[in-house]
Formats: sequence, structure tokens, C-alpha cells
Amino acid sequence: DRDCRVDTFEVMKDFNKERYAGVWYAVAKKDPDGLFLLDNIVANFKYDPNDKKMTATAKGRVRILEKLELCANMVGTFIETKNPAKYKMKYHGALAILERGLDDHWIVDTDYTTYAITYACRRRNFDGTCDDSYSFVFSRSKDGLPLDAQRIVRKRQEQLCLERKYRSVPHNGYCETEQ
Ligand code: FEN
Repeated sequence: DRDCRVDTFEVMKDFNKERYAGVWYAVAKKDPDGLFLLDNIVANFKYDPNDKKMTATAKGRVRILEKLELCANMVGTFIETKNPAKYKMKYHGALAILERGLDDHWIVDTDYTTYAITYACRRRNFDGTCDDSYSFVFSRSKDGLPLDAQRIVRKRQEQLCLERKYRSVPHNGYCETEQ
């Protein structure tokens, strides 16, 4: 049977931060409990070869105070662990009202040029399964993923025990104009 204990999830082998750098468009996401980025989510990963550190910025639409919409500019710094594909991500928003925190950030799979799937578990059950997770499917293209990549992603979503939990992430240019 399927094993949904977080520690048994396979992640990307020999993850290469240089090849991962650049722009990724979120095409689908599984939301955590509480506040989150709604749509128009674009991440830009950077790798500094001098300090060998990975950082990222992410934009996405959020709704604050029930009806105010804005484009959240988030900044993440990545702390390495023993597994090169499992990071701790420290993040905060450019505006103080935005959420800040420290999440797991696992690169579950990527081919670097087409797709990536990431996973974060914020809270675990006593049996080692996840009680509050989020996950992104990223594409190098705004237009979504080719069929062969979709097939791989679907398999990974099942392995994360998150099949049918994702929603697609619309891009209508909301966060492309400066606000
Ligand atoms: C990721 C890509 C790599 C960089 C970063 C990423 C994660 C970003 C996260 C953002 C969360 C934003 C929230 C915003 C917020 C993985 C995409 C950094 C996890 C939750 C509100 C909504 C309503 C309100 C206040 C704040 O703060 N939203 O009243």
C-alpha cells in the first residue's frame, strides 16, 4: 500500500541549484491551511556561486482585509540540510502586513527546463503523515506543461499523497505591472 509518511517521500536526486535558477510559473498548487498566495504566482530563483546560496523572490495575488487585492512580493532564503533537495525556507513579505515564516521547501522532482514540483509539510501527525502541507507545480512556460511532464507530475502528486488536491493557478498579468 501507499506510504504517506513524509520522511519516506522521495525527493530530487543530485539537486542542482545552478540549473534550477531562473523564473518558474506556478501552474498548480495545493494550499495549506490559512492564508496563502491566490494566483498569478511567479517565482524567481537565484544562485550566488560566491556564497553558494540559493534565494528566491515570489510574486502572487493576495486578498487582505476581505476585499483588498494586492500583489505580494515575497522573499525567501534557503537553508541547506543534509539532503541537497530538502531546504528550510525563511520567507517574508515586502510589506509588514504579509506573512513571514520558516517552512520546509523540498524539490520533489524537476527536469530543470520544463517542470518542477515542490512540497512543504508544516505540521505532522503522530504517525508521521502530514497534517498541513502545500505544494507547487511549476513550469518554465506561462502556457502550462507539455503532456509528458503532466504525466510525471501526476505520478509525483500521488506519491505525495496529494492526488486530486491541486487547483490550477491562473495567470492574467495581475502581478506583472508594478503597483
Ligand atoms: C515560493 C517560491 C520561492 C519563494 C517563496 C515562496 C513561498 C511563498 C509563500 C508566500 C505566502 C504568502 C502569504 C501572504 C500573506 C515557494 C512560492 C517565498 C509561502 C501567506 C495575507 C493575506 C491576508 C491578510 C494578510 C496577509 O501574507 N497573505 O490579511
